This record gives sequence, structure tokens and C-alpha cells, in this order.
Amino acid sequence: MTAVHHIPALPGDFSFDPSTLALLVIDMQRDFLLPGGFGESLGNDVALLRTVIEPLAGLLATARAAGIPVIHTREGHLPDLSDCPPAKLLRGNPSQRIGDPGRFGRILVRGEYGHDIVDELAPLDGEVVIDKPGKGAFYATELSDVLTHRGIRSLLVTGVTTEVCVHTTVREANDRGYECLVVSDCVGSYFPEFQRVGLAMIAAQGGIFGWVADSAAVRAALDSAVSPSPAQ
Ligand code: C5J
Repeated sequence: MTAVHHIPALPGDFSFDPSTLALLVIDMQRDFLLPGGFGESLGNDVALLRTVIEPLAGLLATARAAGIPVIHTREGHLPDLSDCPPAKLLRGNPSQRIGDPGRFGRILVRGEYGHDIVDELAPLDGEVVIDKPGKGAFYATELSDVLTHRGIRSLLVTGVTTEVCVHTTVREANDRGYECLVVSDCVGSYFPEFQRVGLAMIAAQGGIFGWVADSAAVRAALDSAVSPSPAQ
């Protein structure tokens, strides 16, 4: 699996070598996705985020079958909140702040039930899980080292939310030289307008931050990358 393959995408084909490709799954955590959880308590409709679960489960299965490394992230903080800047801690509804008790444990605190990834997308043994205190997956984490160590150059980016942690991470990755394809039906926002514009911003201006394609196109390319060519 060393040849270059292509995925039809916006603004043009995304070229990748499967041996240097990874799937990044950003913050598919119960606190953001479960009805009755932190995300919903902020007045958001979690149904919009939950539409991501099924296509992402399918993409995960295809990537795993193709031997593409999967890296999960979780946004959250140490139990003493020493890694949470005051500006983040004090933001939002005063009774529903980071570290406060929520329906699924202390909100966005590592080790709590709500901080972990939804059952449908649970990491497999051996898959990397990056705990990040910020919106971007590179800030104050080991992600750069993990990617360098594995020789990863290209990322399939999925998860929530499109305009916050997905966008921040894609911008960080783009500045570090990684080629990012954002999988349109595997990223989600609480706001339909932000989803539409967030995706458009990535592929605009000739792909200023990266490429955009849906999971059907990505899965077809991964399948054909690992399938033997028909006999000549
Ligand atoms: C937010 C995230 N939206 N994972 N976090 O606060 O996008």
C-alpha cells in the first residue's frame, strides 16, 4: 500500500499515500453528544451532532480494515482544573461550567463518564487517545510527536464541532504542513449555518485549509487502496 491514491473532493482531488495517512476523530464525547448532557444544557440540539455517529462508525470500520491508524481526541481538563485558563472556566452559564457537576459527572473533566467517547465510536485497544485542554488538538498535547513518530503526512479529519475544535485543529495541522481532508458528513455542528459555512471555508480559495469530501468518497478510495487490482 505505497502508491498514491485520489479522493474526489473540493476544491479538487485529494491525493494520499495510505502508508502516511491517519484518521483523526475529534471530541466525539458524551458531554457534547448525549441527550441531557452538557451540550444540550447549553441550549443546543444534540440531534444535529448525533447525525455524525452512523457515517463515522462506517468510516472507522473502513479505515481500520484498511490499516489506517485512528487517533481520537477528547477535550477536557484535569480534576483540579489547573490546565483550564480562567477565561475558559468563567465562560458560559454560571451553573453549568467546566468542572461543575453535570448529568454525566463533572463537566469536561478527565475520568468522568461524560468526558469519554460515545459507545458507538469507542477506541479500540492500541488506538491513540489524545487528551487536549484546548480546542486545537496540537495545543499542549503529544499529537505532533505521535504523527512524526508514525510518519503521518495526511489526515482525514472528523468529529465535533465543525466550526470549533475541527476548524481549530485543521488550521493548526495546515500550518504544520499536514494535508487535511475534512469528511463532510462525519463532522457536525449544533448550528446548520456554521456547518455549511465551516465546510465552505476549508475548501475556499483553492483549499486554503484543506479538502472536503463525503464519507462515501473516502471509503471507496480506502477500499480500492487496499483491494488488489483486477488481473490484466
Ligand atoms: C466545543 C468542540 N465546541 N469539541 N468543543 O466547545 O468543538
